[in-house]
Amino acid sequence: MRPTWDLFCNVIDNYGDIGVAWRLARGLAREHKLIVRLWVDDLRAFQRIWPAVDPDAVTQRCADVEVRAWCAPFAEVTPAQVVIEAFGCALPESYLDAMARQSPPPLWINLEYLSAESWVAEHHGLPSPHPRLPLTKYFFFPGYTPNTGGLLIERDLSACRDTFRQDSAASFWRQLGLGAPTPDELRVSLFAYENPALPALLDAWAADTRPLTCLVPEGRVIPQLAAWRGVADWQAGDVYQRGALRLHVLPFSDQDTYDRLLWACDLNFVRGEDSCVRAQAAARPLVWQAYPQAGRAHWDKLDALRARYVEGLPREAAQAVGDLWRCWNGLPDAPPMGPSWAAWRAQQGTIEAHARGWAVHLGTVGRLTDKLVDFAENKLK
Ligand code: TRH
Repeated sequence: MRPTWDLFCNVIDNYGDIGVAWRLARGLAREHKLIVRLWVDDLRAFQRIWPAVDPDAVTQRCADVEVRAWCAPFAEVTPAQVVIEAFGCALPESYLDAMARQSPPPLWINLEYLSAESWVAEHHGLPSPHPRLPLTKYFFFPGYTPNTGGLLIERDLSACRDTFRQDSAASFWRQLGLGAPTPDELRVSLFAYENPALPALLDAWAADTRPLTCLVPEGRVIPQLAAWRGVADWQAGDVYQRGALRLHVLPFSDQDTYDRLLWACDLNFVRGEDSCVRAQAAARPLVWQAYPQAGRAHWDKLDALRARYVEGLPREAAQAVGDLWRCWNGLPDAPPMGPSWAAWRAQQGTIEAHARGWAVHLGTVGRLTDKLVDFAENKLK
């Protein structure tokens, strides 16, 4: 019998919670043929990254996953054999009680946020007994080393990416209303939180010596873009040119189309968690904006990934990558945007070669779905 899995996702803000939960649910169902039920408390947010989702359906099937609306009071159901709580989202009390009545009780896993920090490996897999019920929760930490929970990357991602680049990139650009890039043009995607460094970046791009096309999915950064351009609002489909820079606002797409945008672009600005991993797996250079946290905790996260990512790069290229990432994240000791961008441009070829090698290296870390399945098999033995 194939084991059953329940995944719980509470959407707090943005798309990272549902983005990771959905990608994981799909991966477990598709690659491991598991019976997966995904409980989501905000189906409208879910619909933004997966338009096939019906936001009013209590139960529906999407991509081999049973999607259930997580409502109060919680439905009376038999818990699955493996229960994943995404990002400490706190399971419904009635469901916890039902878990405790199962014999043997389900394996209960709390999926944590991804980080490149070294403490992650020490905390990965640690148990925590429930204070009242005969249940143990295990903490599962995705990460960048083999002794962590690994990364949420599909088994066939690199093959799909390479086939896309060979066969479908030109038609993808046409669908977006663009022609093929000119030989000296740089195509950049920009997915970001509001960022004080953005106007200076746009100025640097407008002053670049070669054409630069920036593609911006609709979202939090649009008001800042509009202000830079001097207009009140900016809708998807609208295009604006200043100097070398051509700015396109795109509709927010489904997860798979967003992957194709990352594969098609030469450089990707990404944020948070899931888009950052996708950009790394795209085998193209990236600039990461860490999710802002209280007490600047995200600066440590940023520096941890930056340090891992630049390993093996020649000193000047490592410095250029680090400076641009740090400048984009507002670190006080980073150089200003103009020189940071110029330095990155000067090292572009080296950084591109490194990005290809880094994507191959990611394959040695291990995949989150495989690691979860192995963990569950060992614990349920
Ligand atoms: O949306 P985010 O900023 O999510 C954040 C982070 O995950 C952060 O760590 C977390 O604490 C916070 O949410 C609550 O960035 P992230 O993680 O990259 O998630 C974005 C998702 O949206 C990802 O799955 C890709 C998807 N996406 C699309 O499907 N279509 C699009 O057009 C774009 C731009 C993104």
